[in-house]
Amino acid sequence: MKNIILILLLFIAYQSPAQFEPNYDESKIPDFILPDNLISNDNETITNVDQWEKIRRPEILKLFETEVYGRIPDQEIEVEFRIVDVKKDALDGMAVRKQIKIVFSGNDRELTADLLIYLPAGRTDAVPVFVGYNFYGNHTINPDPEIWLASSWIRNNSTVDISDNKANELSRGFRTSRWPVQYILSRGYGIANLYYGDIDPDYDDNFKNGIHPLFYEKGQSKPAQDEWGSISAWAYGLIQAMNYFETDDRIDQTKVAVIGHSRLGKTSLWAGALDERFALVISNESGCGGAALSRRRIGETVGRINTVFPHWFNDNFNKYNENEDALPVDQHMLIALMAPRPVYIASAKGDPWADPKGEFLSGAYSSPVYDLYGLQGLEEENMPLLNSPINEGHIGYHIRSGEHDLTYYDWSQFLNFADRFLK
Ligand code: GTR
Repeated sequence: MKNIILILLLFIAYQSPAQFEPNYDESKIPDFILPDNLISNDNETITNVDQWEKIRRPEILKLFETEVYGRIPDQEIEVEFRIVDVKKDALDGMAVRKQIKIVFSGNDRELTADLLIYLPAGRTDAVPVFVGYNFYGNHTINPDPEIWLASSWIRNNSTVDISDNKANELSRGFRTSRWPVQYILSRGYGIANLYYGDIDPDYDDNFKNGIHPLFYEKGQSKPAQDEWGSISAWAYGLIQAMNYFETDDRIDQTKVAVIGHSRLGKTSLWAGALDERFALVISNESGCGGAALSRRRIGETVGRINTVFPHWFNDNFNKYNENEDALPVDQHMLIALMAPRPVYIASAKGDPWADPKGEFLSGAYSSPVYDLYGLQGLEEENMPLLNSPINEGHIGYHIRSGEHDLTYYDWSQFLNFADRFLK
């Protein structure tokens, strides 16, 4: 009998994460009060840009660092950019292609991330560029046969026959629909891509692989409670790509837009918050821990995300599992960290897990910070109609029909928005 009870208990314990029942009912959202972007930790009301930039912005950034994503260690490690491949007439003459090995060295370890860049051919001036991560390797974003196959750990995927965590030829170009390279080039922009697993493979190994160990202090074997999880590490990689752009005179480093989808949208937002050199920030369906307000607890929740992806955020973030009201921040404060720079938030109707309304409201509730700069944010509190982008002020938004994905439609809106700021 005892054994049967034990087996039953083990079964229940094992089953419990899978039993998480997301709420999708607006009427079941508990009442909540959001922390105010414009009231400081000392209860001071922030009324102008100077106070925002000197007092409140640093406070909010610090709270996200210590309580959510984790602080990137201060110490510098060696980072080298090796420009290995330059092709003047890639993509049938449409693009200049560059492939750069970003080599990180620290603690007698080396890590390499491949940076792929396409710039519009036939131009000699510096161009604006979008930069973002892909999920399966640079070679998946376009059929170009000369893109290097990713060499680091890849998530298995039966549609492209990956079962040994290694990139293969079959997967070349299989994510072309997410990265319409030729279209982006034809609109006058460059596009840069990295594979996020080069910086930190996306599984929980207690931070033994990836970039973290290169930074460990003597005796350290994993990040401290407040230090970086994987999202911060990925943001660090984007910041390094930005450092490369500053060395490339064909890239206008004052006109770099950072974009990401889903977990990589959480990452683009965090990178945009950390590094104000990103001139424009785009979140595509970033959901919980991205643009969506955590306190709404619709779809994915803090407790759920920390259980299924314990490596994404820092350890402190666990304090808020099923305890969102204790958070000193919410995600409208992350959006506010972009101000006065333009930010675009995109949702999809078929993606309730990411809470489209919560993503929209983050934009709306960050608008008072844009107001300080005399800039228009998202002034509406009502969501726009389906497939009716808001592209007027410094915060853009759309909700499109369709599923959780990064599509041509999304790109068209991002490009239209970017044209107002980066052209
Ligand atoms: C889901 C996760 C989301 C989102 C998504 C993705 O499993 O719950 O937060 O990040 O993955 O990245 O596609």
